[in-house]
Amino acid sequence: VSQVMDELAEIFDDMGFAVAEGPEIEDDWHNFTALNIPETHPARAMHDTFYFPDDKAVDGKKMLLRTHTSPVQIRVMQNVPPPIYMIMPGKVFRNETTDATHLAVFHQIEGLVIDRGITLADLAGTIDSFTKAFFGEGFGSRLRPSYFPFTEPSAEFDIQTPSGDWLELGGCGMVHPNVLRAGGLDPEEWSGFAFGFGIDRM
Ligand code: 2U9
Repeated sequence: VSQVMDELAEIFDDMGFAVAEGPEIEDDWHNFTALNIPETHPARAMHDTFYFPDDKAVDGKKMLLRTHTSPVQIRVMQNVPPPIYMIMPGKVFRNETTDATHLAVFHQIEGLVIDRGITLADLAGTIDSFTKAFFGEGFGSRLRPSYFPFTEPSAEFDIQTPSGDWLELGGCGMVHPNVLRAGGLDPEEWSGFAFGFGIDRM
């Protein structure tokens, strides 16, 4: 895992992205609320998320093991003035029974770009450049419409092998205006994209 992370960090470094890290123990505001994930969303349920007992709450915020590295991006938006070109690699935790396609502890890498005038074309070009740099010049990529609460529009991104097969790699989209506001940014001034994928099975 750490070897793949190093290789990913080097590729994104070449594309102008710095690395940001954050806590594995998070509060529910940074992990869910700031990401436009409603109180009633199934991902918040105890059968999906590892929560600490209520007596471990900090300033009234429930504590949990982060379910994605996205809370790091909220912390970056709050603390780093844009433009932001960063990746967030790290360990994440899901309350799942382990099987061939699920791990309770796995690694993700997410990327965040915030700048003036960023569009979906910048996202598609970044995904395609990454695909060719990591998998090889003979690989291609595509975006397929999808839904995430924190991005609008949202897409899955697939890579195409030289023999023509398509494989889903991760998700992405334009950062939702509510999420920009949660990070302290004015959506009229700044726009951006984000993407994420798991790496343990790569
Ligand atoms: C902020 C705004 C937007 C990051 C994104 C995905 C889509 C996604 C999964 C792929 C497989 C996680 O490892 S996995 O389970 N990720 O599909 N991630 S958009 O979007 C963000 C993140 C942070 C502030």
